[in-house]
Amino acid sequence: MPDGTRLPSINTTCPYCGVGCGVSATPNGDNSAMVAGDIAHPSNGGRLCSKGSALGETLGLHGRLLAPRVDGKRANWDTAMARAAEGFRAAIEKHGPDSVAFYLSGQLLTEDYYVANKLMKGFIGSANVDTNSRLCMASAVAGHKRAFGADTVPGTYEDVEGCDLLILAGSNLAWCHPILYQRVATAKEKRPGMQIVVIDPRRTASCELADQHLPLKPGSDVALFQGLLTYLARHDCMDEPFIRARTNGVEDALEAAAPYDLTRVSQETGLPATELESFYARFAWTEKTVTLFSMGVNQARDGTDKVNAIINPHLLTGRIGKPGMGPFSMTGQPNAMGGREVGGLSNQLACHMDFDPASVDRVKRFWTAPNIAEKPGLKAVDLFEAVEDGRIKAIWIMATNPVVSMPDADRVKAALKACPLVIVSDIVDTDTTACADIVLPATGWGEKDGTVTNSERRISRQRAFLPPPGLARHDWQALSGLARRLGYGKWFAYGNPADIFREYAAMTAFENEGTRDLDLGGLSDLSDSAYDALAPIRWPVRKDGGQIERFFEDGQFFTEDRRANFVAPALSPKPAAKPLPLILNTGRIRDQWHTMTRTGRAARLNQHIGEPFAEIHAADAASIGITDAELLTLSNRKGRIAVRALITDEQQKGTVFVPMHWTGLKANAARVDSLVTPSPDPVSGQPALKSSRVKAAPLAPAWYGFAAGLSLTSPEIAYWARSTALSGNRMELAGSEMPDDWAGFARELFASQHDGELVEGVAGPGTYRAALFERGRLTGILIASSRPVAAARDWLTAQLGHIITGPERTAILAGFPGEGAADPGPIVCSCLGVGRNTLIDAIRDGATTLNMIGTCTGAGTNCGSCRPDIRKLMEARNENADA
Ligand SMILES: Nc1nc2c(c(=O)[nH]1)N[C@H]1C(S)=C(S)[C@@H](COP(=O)(O)OP(=O)(O)OC[C@H]3O[C@@H](n4cnc5c(=O)[nH]c(N)nc54)[C@H](O)[C@@H]3O)O[C@H]1N2
Ligand SMILES: Nc1nc2c(c(=O)[nH]1)N[C@H]1C(S)=C(S)[C@@H](COP(=O)(O)OP(=O)(O)OC[C@H]3O[C@@H](n4cnc5c(=O)[nH]c(N)nc54)[C@H](O)[C@@H]3O)O[C@H]1N2
Ligand code: SF4
Ligand SMILES: [Mo]
Repeated sequence: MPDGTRLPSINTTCPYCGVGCGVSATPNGDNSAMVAGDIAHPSNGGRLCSKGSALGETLGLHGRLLAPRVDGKRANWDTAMARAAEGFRAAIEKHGPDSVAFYLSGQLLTEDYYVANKLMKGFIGSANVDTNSRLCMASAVAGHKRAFGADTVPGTYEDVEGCDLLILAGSNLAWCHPILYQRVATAKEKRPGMQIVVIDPRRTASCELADQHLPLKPGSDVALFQGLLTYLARHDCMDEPFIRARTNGVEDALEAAAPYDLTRVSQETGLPATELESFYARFAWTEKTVTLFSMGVNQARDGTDKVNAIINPHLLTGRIGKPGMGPFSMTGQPNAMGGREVGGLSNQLACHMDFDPASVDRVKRFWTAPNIAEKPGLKAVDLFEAVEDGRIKAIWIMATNPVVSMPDADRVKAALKACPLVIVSDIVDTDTTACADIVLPATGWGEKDGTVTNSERRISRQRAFLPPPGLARHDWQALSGLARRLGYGKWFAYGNPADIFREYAAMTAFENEGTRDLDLGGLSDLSDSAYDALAPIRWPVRKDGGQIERFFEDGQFFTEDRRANFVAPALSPKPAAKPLPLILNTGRIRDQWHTMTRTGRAARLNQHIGEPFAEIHAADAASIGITDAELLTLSNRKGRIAVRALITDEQQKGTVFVPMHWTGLKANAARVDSLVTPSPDPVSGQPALKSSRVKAAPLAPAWYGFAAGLSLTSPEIAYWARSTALSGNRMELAGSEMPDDWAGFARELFASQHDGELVEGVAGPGTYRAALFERGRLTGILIASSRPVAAARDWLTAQLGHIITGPERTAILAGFPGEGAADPGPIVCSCLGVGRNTLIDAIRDGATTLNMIGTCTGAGTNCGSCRPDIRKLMEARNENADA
């Protein structure tokens, strides 16, 4: 606002991870806002992690989709929707309802999701609605259903922080769910007796708090937990009365687990028997145990079996449905849980109902649906195969970027390019909108209104505090528009999200009577204003006011006989014959969210890690002949990527780890999913995303480069990766041959109008340095060398836009600040912008604890997720001092 006053703040929910933190946003009156943690929200009590704190920096109109586009040309909504409806109608008439599909996302709000599911499954008459949650939660869902008869997450965050033993299985909680991790850290600080065990082939930041890290061989979790079951049985840890009264199938499960003695488990997991025994004993003798699991478990060929192998020991010991105990599936996306509730997966109907005849009939009557789907639809991997082979003629993709995030991503891209009608709803242009016939501009976080459900079943409101930009519309409005054009207007005549929520809540209670876990009957009559004011609330919320903290406290499950099932895992699938040498593990980094369409806009989030990389063990690096910071390629018959080598002993030999985040817009060859073979789990259909096979080789470029510029084009060279900085952009580059005309190359890179002054540095053999000045201001800098470039990158980038003269120009061309000017170094603490060098100085000056570092630099005092990195710096300093 011109006079500096702010609008009142509005409480909403963070749009990133499944922790579901409350955010208080204060609009500045110009499409931007200040954000802070919502102190009253039970998930975070006012704290935000680095991504949450940077939300304000992701707002703004720059790069936003502001109008629909048809065949690459700007259009109005009428034209775009008429074309979309025509395509859908023609396909349905000619080829039947299964020739169309929706591919959705756990980042939609419950209301958007509900409308999409209702339209496809009740009115179009197909169940071809699947979602990126297939890549994320499907095995947890399937495991829950096999064990409990419903997709129920029994416990709460209080259980996670209140347990005495917390097992993190295939979860890097410190980076992926930072605020819950901080809650755990605080709990452990208060009760140092609380033990934490991390089960992950890599040594991750989450190991910082761990009493034990089990770096098992990738994919060997089932063996590990089968061994645990056998150990518990042999050590009299069974809760006999519970097993007898409340479960089925214990004999079969124990029989299947019996061969897993320490020797066999040790062989399969690669863990020493003493480590196994120590883990098993912790579990055996700690009543209050929570096993929290995430993608290292779900994203596997045997993901569903892993989930049940985790649940079995909890059933055997009766440690479920009690405070501080139970299996706990951590959801990834802000509304992964909500999507499962409304039926976002193609093999379920809606509101935790399946395709059994009674449920089909019930859903049909509730919706008065003319064309109810009676059988499951295609799951993500099969769905895109059907797009590829032409069975699907029209697909609408909403709030997800499958050209980057689906396995076999190049095939997905080609399939979409060949598909007759592709509609994509997004907030910005992506690798996927590039394949669309129709692009629809959606409202994003801060502009849309509705609800999300977090990992502990807590429903929170996302509230709008900014107007929709340009012609952007809410996703539920766009979907209702299609419904109207297909002739179903009267069933989709919603005036606002509250209308949709009430209908959805009523549906969860419809003919429920305690048979389904999901029951929001108590919220089905909310007035518009009560919906607007809705405080975070955990389901179930029954009409009779019945509300329970955690499920299964009464020993009642949702199977027919109300008993839980032990499920004996199938025998582990055999590895493929003659595989390539390296196992490709993939996942996340602390400061980026998926395909970077939002976090990639926040300069300070790009400072943590600005470039795609592969973590690789020193022995593997040596065997292919690369050293740290060189570039390597990873390839298999699906594709090839080029990324920076990060040599580390935290990675097991024979494995590499590559983040999933980099897209075709951010780097020329780093979409890791182009290398990933889907291999779906046979029960859940969830693809294995952490175990493809690849081989590595040096890229061995003729030159490496670093560039920073107010604008940078995408050069045709062997490698580039760009990121947004506070002022301008930065880029890492490499080429397979030296350009003949370096000056020409530099000008093209900087998109320089020829009036700019290109100042070249003194070049040694194999090096080139140039800076571009426009009216005295630095607008571009390029440093190239036959070796990986050493330069103070953050400092150089920060000089962009400044008038630079005399000796300062020499420093710029040298790549390092001149005497007297401090280079803070690469940023470690994103929240407060504290660099590595600043931290090293503080440590050298005598800061010996995290708290002291926090007091003198501020680092680590906000979200705390950089604390493991700071600790490493302190350790390194100590080691050097000892040596
Ligand atoms: N910063 C950040 N946070 C996020 C996200 C993000 O993009 N960025 N995304 C959100 C989403 S949607 C999700 S699903 C969650 C994911 O959260 P996490 O599941 O915690 O994250 P990942 O990095 O995918 O994988 C977790 C770990 O699984 C390990 N792993 C690989 N193979 C195996 C195995 O065979 N066994 C075991 N036990 N472990 C294995 C990997 O080494 C990795 O450290 O994060 C959410 N939070
Ligand atoms: N190799 C490998 N691949 C993986 C994974 C892995 O661990 N390894 N993880 C998998 C998992 S768990 C997940 S969850 C997926 C995530 O993968 P994606 O869902 O593809 O990733 P996002 O970047 O979150 O995509 C969300 C898109 O929605 C847009 N968007 C944001 N808000 C809105 C909105 O309100 N409306 C609309 N219409 N659009 C919006 C964003 O700009 C963005 O383009 O990736 C999966 N892929
Ligand atoms: S932990 Fe961070 S990303 Fe997750 S909801 Fe909270 S603030 Fe958002
Ligand atoms: Mo996810």
